[in-house]
Amino acid sequence: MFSSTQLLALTLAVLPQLPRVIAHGGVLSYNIAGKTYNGWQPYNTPVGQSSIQRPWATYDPIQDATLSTVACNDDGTSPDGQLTATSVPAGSKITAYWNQVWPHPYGPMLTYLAQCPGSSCTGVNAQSLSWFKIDEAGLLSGTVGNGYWGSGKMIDQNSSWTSTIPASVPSGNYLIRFEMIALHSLPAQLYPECAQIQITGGGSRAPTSAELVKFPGGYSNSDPGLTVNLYTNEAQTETTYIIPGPPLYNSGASTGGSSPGSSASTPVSVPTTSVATKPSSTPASTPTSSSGQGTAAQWAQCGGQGWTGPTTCASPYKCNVVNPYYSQCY
Ligand SMILES: *[C@@H]1O[C@H](CO)[C@@H](O)[C@H](O)[C@H]1NC(C)=O
Ligand SMILES: [Cu+2]
Repeated sequence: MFSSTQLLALTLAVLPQLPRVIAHGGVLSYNIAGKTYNGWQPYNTPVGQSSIQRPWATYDPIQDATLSTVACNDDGTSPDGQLTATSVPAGSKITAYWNQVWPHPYGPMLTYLAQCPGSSCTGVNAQSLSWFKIDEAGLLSGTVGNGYWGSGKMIDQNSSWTSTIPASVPSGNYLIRFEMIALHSLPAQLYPECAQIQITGGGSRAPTSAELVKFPGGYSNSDPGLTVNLYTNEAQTETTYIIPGPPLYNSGASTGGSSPGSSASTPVSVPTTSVATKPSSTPASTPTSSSGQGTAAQWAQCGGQGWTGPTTCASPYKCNVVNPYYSQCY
């Protein structure tokens, strides 16, 4: 039997082994064409790790879309133990599993492929590749300020996202990049991870140049889809959200304006009402103490299941429950 003091001591002794910031995370495993693959373990030593996933170092989000780490949440290199999921038929489904329960229900889900030169992606830096988007889900229903998003659906799907490799994609070696973008605070939070797959039985429809982007390069920090402020009055009625990045592979969307009469499926005009300016008091001065002391700045987290940081907000902001896993100051 333990006294409550002993229990507390026990609990505290166990805590340091947990990832420090449990409000964040990333892709931890995959199911590819019915087969399960474990991912890289960012909080274990890199030595001896072997997985199809490219290494990544932290659960923390990327909050600058131009950082060199934006391709695969790391420096883009492959380690000694790099594996590849081989013989993945074009047309098959790939599911990425995030840590459960994923805490951020506001923002898009995006999936990209990038073909590697040569006979393997191992040794190829992710920053050198050209990416095309094979799947996206933005604001699915409701308003920007209070809607159902791709990421909300991801949470509802056991904190996982399934994309289909288009049957028309040429066979070859690819990185697949699953990305979740969280918009509950600004700057937007990017959570991308990559894995190596070999696609077989593919088609002959290579991505067009208009469909290809580099990472960094595919996004800018002023993209409407990365700067939208969910907490403005306008956002409570705005129903258009523009997903960042290039047009979807094979979607027929043209960025060159070559077909005058076409109704491209990507929105052409930016609804200015949904483009929020960054709050001038961004969380730069957040006392990010993990002891529950101090106050959280505007847009910073102030509560939620597992949260151990500050639970009061800097004046005049209030702590609002966003969901059971996330409360925020605004
Ligand atoms: C839910 O996700 C976990 C991985 O996070 C997986 O092990 C489990 O099989 C999934 N459950 C279902 C019903 O798919
Ligand atoms: Cu988070």
